[in-house]
Amino acid sequence: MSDDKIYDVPAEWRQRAWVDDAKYQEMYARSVKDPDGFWAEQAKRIDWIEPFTKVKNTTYDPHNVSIKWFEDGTLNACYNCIDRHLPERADQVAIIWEGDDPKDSKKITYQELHDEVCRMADILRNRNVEKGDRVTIYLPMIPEAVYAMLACARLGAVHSVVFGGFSPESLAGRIEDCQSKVVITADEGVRGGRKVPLKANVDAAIAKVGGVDFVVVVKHTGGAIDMDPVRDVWYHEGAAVVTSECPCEEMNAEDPLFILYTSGSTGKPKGVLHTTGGYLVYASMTHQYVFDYHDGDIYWCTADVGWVTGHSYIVYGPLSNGAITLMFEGVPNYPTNSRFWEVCDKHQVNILYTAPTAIRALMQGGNDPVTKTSRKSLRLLGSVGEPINPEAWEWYYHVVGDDRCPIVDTWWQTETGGILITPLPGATKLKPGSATRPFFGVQPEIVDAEGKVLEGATTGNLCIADSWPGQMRTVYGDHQRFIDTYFKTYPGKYFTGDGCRRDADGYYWITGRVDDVINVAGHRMGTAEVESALVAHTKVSEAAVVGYPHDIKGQGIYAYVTLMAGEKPTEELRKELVAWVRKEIGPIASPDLIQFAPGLPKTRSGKIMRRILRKIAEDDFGNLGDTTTLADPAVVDDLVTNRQNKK
Ligand code: 6R9
Repeated sequence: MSDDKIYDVPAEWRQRAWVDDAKYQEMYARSVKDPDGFWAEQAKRIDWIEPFTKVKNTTYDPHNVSIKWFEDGTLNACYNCIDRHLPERADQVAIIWEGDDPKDSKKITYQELHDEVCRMADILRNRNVEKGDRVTIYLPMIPEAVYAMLACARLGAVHSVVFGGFSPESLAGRIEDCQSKVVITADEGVRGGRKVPLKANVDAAIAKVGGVDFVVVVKHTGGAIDMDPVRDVWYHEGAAVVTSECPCEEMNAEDPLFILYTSGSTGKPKGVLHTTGGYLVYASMTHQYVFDYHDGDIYWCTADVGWVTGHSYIVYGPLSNGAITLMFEGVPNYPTNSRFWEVCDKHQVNILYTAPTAIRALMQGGNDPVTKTSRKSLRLLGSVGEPINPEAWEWYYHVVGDDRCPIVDTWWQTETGGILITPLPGATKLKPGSATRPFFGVQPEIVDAEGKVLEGATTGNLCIADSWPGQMRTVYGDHQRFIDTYFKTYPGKYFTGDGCRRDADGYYWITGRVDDVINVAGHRMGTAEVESALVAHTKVSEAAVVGYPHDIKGQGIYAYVTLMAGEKPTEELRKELVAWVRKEIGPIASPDLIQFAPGLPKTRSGKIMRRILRKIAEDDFGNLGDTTTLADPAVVDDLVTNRQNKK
């Protein structure tokens, strides 16, 4: 091993885990040598209605990218997450819900989950929602979000969950793109004691795009809202007049399960489409092995169901495995910085899966809020969403985990459906900051700018050589965009958009995005989206947005703004622009710093030179590189002089 800091696999983990190192090596070798045999076996974890005869049928040929797994099999994802467990688990808890207010919590058994999901499905079915229809879900972190997702899966409708922090504008764009005729929402959400006007946002979004036949509204806070007597139905009223039975639709393995919008380096967010069979096999398998899930374990993933982590590791992975999954409505620091650890003690959580941005924020609050809690139930910790810096890793390991719990640093993406690079707790020695080794069936490759595959210890761009069952199948409504985004840069490979280093031990270290996507507090943001929001303001003539290092969020949003002639760069306008972006996209897109720039550095052909803007935002003035191709080199001096200071 190299001289990196290494944490060995504890002996008891080697013994009790599903997979030790020898088993990992053996299974990994088989998974890449004989993918058909390997995945045919793994797919047995799912109940099929009509068994498949074909396993893998995929091509990354950029003229004709086509990805199919288990293509002639049929199944129902909701049946796999609920019904098939009922004979043994009807009275077992499926969901532990912990509210924003520490006084609110409840437990939902598999039987109760079945009944609620059927009621939700019946409400939709009675209003003619059918296989293939798109349903937009805009809910807070309450059990009804899971009911809504699984009700869609039961009927074969395709859900599109939109994070509750997105603005009416963003919601409208997503409703329109997939032509949802139904929206499921709540009166209000609550996070950290603050209300979020979800229903009012839905009303505003529908006023903008139309096309929505009806809205199901969950009564959550009881806050005052407008109800349209024709279009809107209360969930509790609808549920009272239907039964708790609803048949499961037989779906083909390649029928769509859901769409999830995510930011890319260009244009509007893409509707990432996942299908049924491969996704479910992959979510289920990764959940079992990566978190070493055993029957009865209490498992908590702190993500929101509005992100892919919530889809795969709060809902589909755990529930397909008959697990107990904890769902938390609140935030890590409300009412106090001890909240996460109090929730762990209250519900005796064994496995905790969270994001580096939360760990860094809590780390800033010191050790006391952690050490005053017990955390004895914790056995395994997980991290996802962005690279975890070694300092935060060590704190998570020593202070939160009391030197006792392995950390699985899981690298993956909305597009990948499930975890691709990760330690397995009974098999993999850990290095703080490294996502370590590929999961079964995953073949990472590091390529240089020309696409040459680099061997051994090296640094470059991360690609995946061949398909795995959880991979996205297309961009909804735009297959060409799918091909152009992921398979054109390095023909024949899936390009992740991430930079990566592989060390002498074959461990992978993700270094962050190499495209114009920034990762703000674990949320993906396209710089182009923030720019187009800014230039939509009447006083803005031009804008360029880049990321800069931020202590807690990982990256912050730095916006260079050129104003229309005659407009004055005031503090007031700065605030107005921040508020404007929040309104256009949502709070997660708020610029941290805005620099008014009389001009942006451009090439003579008019291209903005982002490389320079990034360096200035990073305070790396000595490294601006070649500026001779600039149309007007003087603009750079002004930018450097007026750089905004970090908060
Ligand atoms: C699951 C999720 C994907 C991007 C990805 C990468 C970053 C996620 C990471 C990580 C380093 C990890 N990322 N996990 N970087 N180490 N363990 O986050 O999906 O929202 O689509 O973001 O997040 O840059 O490309 P998504």
